[in-house]
Amino acid sequence: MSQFTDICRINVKGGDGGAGCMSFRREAYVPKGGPDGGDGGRGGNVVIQASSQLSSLIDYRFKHHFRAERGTHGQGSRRDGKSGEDLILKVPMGTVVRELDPDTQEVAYEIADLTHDGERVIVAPGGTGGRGNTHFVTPTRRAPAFAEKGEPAEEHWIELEMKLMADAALVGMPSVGKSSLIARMSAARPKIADYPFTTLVPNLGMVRAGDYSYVVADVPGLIEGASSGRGLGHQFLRHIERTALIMHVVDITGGFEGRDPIEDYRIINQELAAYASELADRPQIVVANKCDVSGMTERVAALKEVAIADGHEFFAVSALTGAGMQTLMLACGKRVAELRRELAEDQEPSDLYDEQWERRRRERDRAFTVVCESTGIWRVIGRGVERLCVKTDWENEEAVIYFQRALGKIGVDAALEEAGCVAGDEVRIAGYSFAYEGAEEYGYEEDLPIEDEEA
Ligand SMILES: Nc1nc2c(ncn2[C@@H]2O[C@H](COP(=O)(O)OP(=O)(O)OP(=O)(O)O)[C@@H](O)[C@H]2O)c(=O)[nH]1
Ligand SMILES: [Mg+2]
Repeated sequence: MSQFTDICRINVKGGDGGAGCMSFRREAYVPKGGPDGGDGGRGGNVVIQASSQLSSLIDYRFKHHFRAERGTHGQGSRRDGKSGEDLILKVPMGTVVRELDPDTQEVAYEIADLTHDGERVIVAPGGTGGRGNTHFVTPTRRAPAFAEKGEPAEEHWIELEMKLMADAALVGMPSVGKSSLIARMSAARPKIADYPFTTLVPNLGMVRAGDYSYVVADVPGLIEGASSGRGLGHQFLRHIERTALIMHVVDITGGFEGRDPIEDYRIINQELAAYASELADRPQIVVANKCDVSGMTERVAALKEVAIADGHEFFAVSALTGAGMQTLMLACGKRVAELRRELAEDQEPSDLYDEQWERRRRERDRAFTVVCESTGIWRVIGRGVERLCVKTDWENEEAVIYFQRALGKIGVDAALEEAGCVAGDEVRIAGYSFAYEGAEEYGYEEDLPIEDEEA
């Protein structure tokens, strides 16, 4: 049985941001020049990118930790640090990326479903670089003797799951001969038997015909009502959704129940349409199987007429004798090649996921909450606030004052007061703790630069 899914978990961490530099211009005969400390470079991101060159997640079976490069530190003379290189992890097309909850290690949410070649998503952003002292000049502070530290990047676990990605799916009622067909077309050797629902999980087969090669999936049989959950096929309709071409297989003999092939054909198409309206428009070719059985000529002609009227190509074959198979395999190959070209044309690998992720990240960054840990002890939780905190150089008094003002400016002081915090209480942020001195201690300077690096 071919492998149907492939799942693994990896730990990813962006590069740490480089530190900003505190430096003053030095010139001959000038005692102390203006500030000229460059910014630290941004840490590299860890990016997951779909590639048509890969067919499994085997690369991630044994290596689980991936770190992007750190940004270098800023230097004097306004020399900014270099950004770290992104670390690009290639995965097969059809890989779903999920973020895991850091506490429970359960799936928290789906980050992306990378179905097209080149599609990518940042799964671990690099830390932002610290700003050099040139950024902290104000009318009253012309020689800022501090700079920001780089932001350390966070690490977390993500799950990668490779989903079935076939070019074509063999779809039809049970026992119409789907598994027999894939066995004829490829090296796949699924179980074949004369009872329905022989196939319980999809089988994949690589088909080679002429210059074409493509992947066909043999999906468990569908029955009337499959779209609303009857039978086994429902969960696999989802996978049919991912294939470009539907090979609709009809048992021309009507099987032991003596069904009407045209009726079968219509039921399956109704189920596809009921499951997802796009499936009704999905390119389809109709395959009449078991044409080796005698007395089928009229039935074949009748089904052919219906299929053609629906705008589908039609093939009469026998998986048993191999009759008509080569023609079918070549026609499918041609069709798949055309569809791949079309898909490549109208679906540029998008930055959509990056944008979504970035937006989510910024929203998360801006928000913070104040919680009372115990009497007189308050904790401020929020990425932006925590980032501001870890980037502060606590050895440097000016940097600390800057930090306190920044907290006031983004509304932390107001939120603390509203929660009931009074001067003398303890305020905790990330791994630090401070004595709250009250909001009105500082007159806010309007030109205070707050987190402008992502603008
Ligand atoms: N005469 C004849 N019998 C066939 C042909 N193709 C398949 N069969 C028979 O039809 C029965 C069902 O074949 P399968 O390939 O298991 O059918 P399936 O569509 O995969 O069935 P499920 O997996 O149960 O949905 C088996 O007994 C096959 O030997 C054919 O071209 N001619
Ligand atoms: Mg089967």
